[in-house]
Amino acid sequence: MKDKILVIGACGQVGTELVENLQQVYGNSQVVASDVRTSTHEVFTQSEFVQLDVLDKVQIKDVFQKYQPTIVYHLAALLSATAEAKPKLGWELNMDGTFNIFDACLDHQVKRIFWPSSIAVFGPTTPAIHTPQRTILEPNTVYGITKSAGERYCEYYYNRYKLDVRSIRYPGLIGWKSLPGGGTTDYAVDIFHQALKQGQYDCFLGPTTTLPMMHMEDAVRATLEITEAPSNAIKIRSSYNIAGVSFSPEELTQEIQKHIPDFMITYTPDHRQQIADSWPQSIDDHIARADWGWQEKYNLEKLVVNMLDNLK
Ligand code: AKB
Repeated sequence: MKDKILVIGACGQVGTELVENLQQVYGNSQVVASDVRTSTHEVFTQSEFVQLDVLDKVQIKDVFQKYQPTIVYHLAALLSATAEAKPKLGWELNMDGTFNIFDACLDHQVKRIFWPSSIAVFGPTTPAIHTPQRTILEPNTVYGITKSAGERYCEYYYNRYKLDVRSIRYPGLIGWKSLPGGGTTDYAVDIFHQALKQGQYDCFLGPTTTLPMMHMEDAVRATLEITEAPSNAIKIRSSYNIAGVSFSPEELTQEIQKHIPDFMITYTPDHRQQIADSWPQSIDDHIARADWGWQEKYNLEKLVVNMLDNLK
């Protein structure tokens, strides 16, 4: 029997690109995209699209009954900055939404489920450089708290119910096909749009704020690779560290200026600075590399060329 893939939270930054990749791998008819909102992006005209609120159990049951998915990507979540603005909704959507989907996966004997975690699980007491896989997890944002608790539940559902959940801790994601929304790392996408449009950018993080980042192509590939890996290769059932590239706004600016010499940046740090300051600067991902062969393709130089070429 052919796999049927359900992507939940499909209209977000990762979902949009993931759906496109899944369509290529499995065929358009095998992919169902769903989100609480709709999108006019072309990718959603190629496969079936269904509106789905992860807090509505009746709707979830209907969707699972109708499509009988065998593989589920559950991406619906409020990101760090939005969850700080709406902490109660952040908790409900990120936690209750996850329970609802995990339970539906159990009820409908879903073969595998992917659930994204984030570098936001780390906090100010975590070692910030080369952050290990297993370390202090004391996040101080609602988003980080929900991702950290969610990781524990991934492992719990695997151990207790044998739900085959796979997860990675996404760093900040940078792609040209879709826009981010509500994250602390969003500046690293906005900067390219503004550099090309205005020749200048006012950054909401300070110049030396180094964060772990990744090109979207690498992130989507990691997502597909971990979900496709044989079950016995997945030895961490909470969530894997994965690293791409680490840089600060200042370093990113210097790289962009190699292509747009007149590009100017100013800095007006806002409430997101505090969130960024609580996160690591770089990630140790040797376990993901050993267990399921993770390997990034984009360094800073390649990432900047790729973004500018495509956004032009
Ligand atoms: C955010 O900034 O909230 C996200 C993340 C690192 O998970 N991009």
